[in-house]
Parts: sequence; structure tokens; C-alpha cells
Amino acid sequence: MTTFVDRVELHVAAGNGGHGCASVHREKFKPLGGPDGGNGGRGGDVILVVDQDVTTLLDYHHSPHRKATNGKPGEGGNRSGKDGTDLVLPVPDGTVVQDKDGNVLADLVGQGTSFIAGQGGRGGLGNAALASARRKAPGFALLGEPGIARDIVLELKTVADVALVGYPSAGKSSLISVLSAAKPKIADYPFTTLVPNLGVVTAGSTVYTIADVPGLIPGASQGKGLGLEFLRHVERCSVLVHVLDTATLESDRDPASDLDVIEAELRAYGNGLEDRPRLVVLNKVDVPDGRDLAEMIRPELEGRGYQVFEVSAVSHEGLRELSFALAKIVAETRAAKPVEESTRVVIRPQAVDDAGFTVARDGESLYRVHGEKPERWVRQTDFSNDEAVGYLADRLNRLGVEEALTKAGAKPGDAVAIGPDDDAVVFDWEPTMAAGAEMLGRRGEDHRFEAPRPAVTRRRDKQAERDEAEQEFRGFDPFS
Ligand SMILES: Nc1nc2c(ncn2[C@@H]2O[C@H](COP(=O)(O)OP(=O)(O)OP(=O)(O)O)[C@@H](O)[C@H]2O)c(=O)[nH]1
Ligand SMILES: [Mg+2]
Repeated sequence: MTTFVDRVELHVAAGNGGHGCASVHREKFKPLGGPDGGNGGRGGDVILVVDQDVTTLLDYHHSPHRKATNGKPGEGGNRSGKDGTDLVLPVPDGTVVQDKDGNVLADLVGQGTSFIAGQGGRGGLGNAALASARRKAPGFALLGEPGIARDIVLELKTVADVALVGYPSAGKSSLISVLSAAKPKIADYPFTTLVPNLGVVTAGSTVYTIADVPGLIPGASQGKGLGLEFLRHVERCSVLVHVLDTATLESDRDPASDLDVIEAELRAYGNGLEDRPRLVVLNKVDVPDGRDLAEMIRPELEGRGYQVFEVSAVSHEGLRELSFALAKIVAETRAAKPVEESTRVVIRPQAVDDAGFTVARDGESLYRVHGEKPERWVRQTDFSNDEAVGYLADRLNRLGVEEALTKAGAKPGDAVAIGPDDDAVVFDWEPTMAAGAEMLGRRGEDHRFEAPRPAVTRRRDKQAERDEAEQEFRGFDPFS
């Protein structure tokens, strides 16, 4: 059986940030002109954007791995690396984005609505940007951060004003084809429709969309036939139309019992379908027996409170009345609904709490540090470069990580793991806070640059130092 692609698993990977460059400016007769290594470029984001022209997720079914480009590394001469290009993935209106556990991350409704599914990694700072009064010629640069890679699930829930529901071959697709300009596949065997069809109808001054779903059969809400899969497409439609076949050749069916079956399925599915406004269409009245049956059954259906239309998708009889009646209900439901956001909505992943970090003891001599900043700093560190490692230690110290470790009972030589439990970087802890460490001199100073030191250096308070550390990242926050 053909499976309709309205649910795909997608593996997205944002671009990695380019590494910063460590370089020293060279000029004739001026061998040490100062650090001039540029910053790495930002990795491209992976962005899902609603595009009205896209109606299926089929493309992603065929190629489910999507990656944005990496940022380029910085270069000497203060040249920054180029940013990676964002990868924009068009998705149909009504695409729901979930994580692998089924948590909804975003519900993309409305042209242009977008969601950053993977954020590009920040570029690493070059040594020019890392230089400061205290650290005149850093012999290292920061690494670019890896882009976010993750698995997401896209699920399509058609957004239409009107949904046609009914048994297979009742004529739903035929009706869409004659009410709108859409040309869905129509055939006289059941389950012809595998993909919801969407058409645009103009009735007077009202323009509305109409969708059908593959035929429903008893048990659809439990997954029989193609059923359940498709009822979710109906969820978002504000009006339901029962399309009943008055000319079916199946002896055990008639329009009234068909209606009961479909109603039962809608109730069983729930999710609000049970109380959508609905009306009844008796189709195929161009067939003489069909017309007789329609006329016979009409009073009963009206007695149940339904507005009933006798129509034919073949002879076009009754279509105008139906189309205007639908326009009226659509207009009413629109008027009743709160005004829709007309602005372009951009949904981003939730911002991480950037404030702090936690230290937790894990067993005899292992301490785990979690926190957005410490983890990011570790990712940015080139562990083959001692100066870079020293810079990391300074940053962690300034944030108060060492202090917290001491408080938590860590002793020199204990293991400290920074990062996610399954992918942490583990250090042997050597506290640098001890008074002796301060006297060894600052890291990142090339003594060849040494200017005469003022006799008295003012000890800066901790907060000022923290502020300075943050300063370096201004302009690098992708959310700012
Ligand atoms: N005589 C007559 N035949 C019709 C009418 N409407 C549809 N049909 C025929 O009924 C058959 C099924 O029509 P479809 O429009 O494909 O039915 P459907 O409800 O979309 O069917 P599924 O996609 O299988 O659920 C086709 O052979 C149509 O030509 C009508 O008003 N009169
Ligand atoms: Mg159909």
C-alpha cells in the first residue's frame, strides 16, 4: 500500500562555527606587530519556513539529512571568516515540529512563519579579539562551536476552512475539482486519495480553502483503512462537510447509516472534531436512483438538525448553493475567531538559561559541572595549546567555578567533568586560585611586549573581571 508522507523524521545539522585564528602581524623592520588573527564565521542555521507553495513533506522523506554550511576560519591580517549560509527548508502550512519524544517544539501556521530547528555554532574569537591590556599577545584563539544537530519529526496538519469527509468513492475529490481549480486524482476505486487535496473556492466576496481527506471506513479512528492518519488533517478545519454517496452499489450501505459511521469515527477521534459545525451533502443526484434516495432520506437528515444539500459533481447541480452556504459558515467562524496574527511569527528554540552553572559530586572523587557558559568555553578550547587551556582556567575561575568546587569539597587531583554526562571533558583539578598561582604571572603575556608596569596595580574586583570576560562576547550572541 502506498503510504502518504505527512510525517517525516528529519535530521538537521546547523553549520559549525569557524575557528578563530592566532596570528602575529608581520611587517618589514617590525617583526612583532601585534596579534592580528581574525574571528571565525558563524555556522549557518537550519530554518524551517512555511511556504504556501509547498504542500507535502515528500522532499524530506527522500532526503532526510539536511546540513547548513560551516563558518570559515578567521585569518591573519584581521580577516574574519565568512559566516555559513543559513539553510532554509520550506514546509507546508500547518507543519507541526516535534522532538523524537513527541514534544511539540513548534506549530507552524501561516505563510512565512519560521522556526530555527538548528542553531549555527558561534565562530571562535581570533587572538586579535582576545588581546587586552593584560593579555597583549595571546598565542591562541578560540575554537568555533559545533552547530546544533538534532532529530526532529515533522507532521503535517492541513490548514483549510472546510474539510470534506466521507466513505471512499463518495465523490469528495470530485467535488473539490468542481468547486475549485484544484485537479485531484479521481477514480472509481476506493482510497484513490492518498494525500489530502486542497482547493481554493471563491463564492461572492468570500474566498476559502477546502480540503478532502482519504475515505473513511468503520474503525478509521482506530487506524482501519487509511483513516486515523488523516483525521488529523481535519483537526484544523473549521467546518466539516459530510459527503454521502446516494448511488453506492454496496447493498449494506445507505446515506443515513454512512453518516452514523462517520460521525462515530469523528467522535472516537475526538480532538474537537465532534463539535465542529457541519453540514450534509447528498452527492451523485444525477443518477436517477441517487436522486430518489436523496429525496427520500433528506427529511430524516434535516430532522437530525443538519443543513442538507443535494448535489452532483458530474452535472454540477446544487454546487452554487453549497458553495455559498459554506462561504457563509466560514465567514461566521472567521468573525467569531480572534484576529489572526498578521505579522510574521518567528519561533526560536527556547533560550537557554545563561545565568550560571551547577556543581555536583558524582561518586568518590568526581565532580560534574553543568552550565551553558562553562560548557561553551570548554567547546571553544584548543586543548593542544597550553595558553588556551590556561585561558579556560581563568574564565572558569572568574565565573566562580573553582570556588564552587572547593565549597563542594573537591580536592586537588580530583576529576572534574564539564559538559553533558555522556560527552564531558574531564580534567584533573589543579586549583589556580591558590595565592601562589597569581604570582606566576598572567597568562597570555609575551614578555617581549612588556611595557613598564605601573608601580602599583589596582586590584580589580571580581565583578569587573567578569564583565570584561562577557564583553568579549558582545556581538556574538546570535539572539541579540
Ligand atoms: N455519477 C456521479 N459520479 C460521481 C459523482 N461524484 C463522483 N463520482 C464518481 O465517483 C467515483 C469516486 O469519486 P472520487 O471523487 O474519487 O471519490 P472520493 O470520495 O474522493 O474517494 P476516495 O478518494 O477514495 O475517498 C469516481 O468514479 C467519480 O467519477 C457524481 O456526482 N455523480
Ligand atoms: Mg478522493
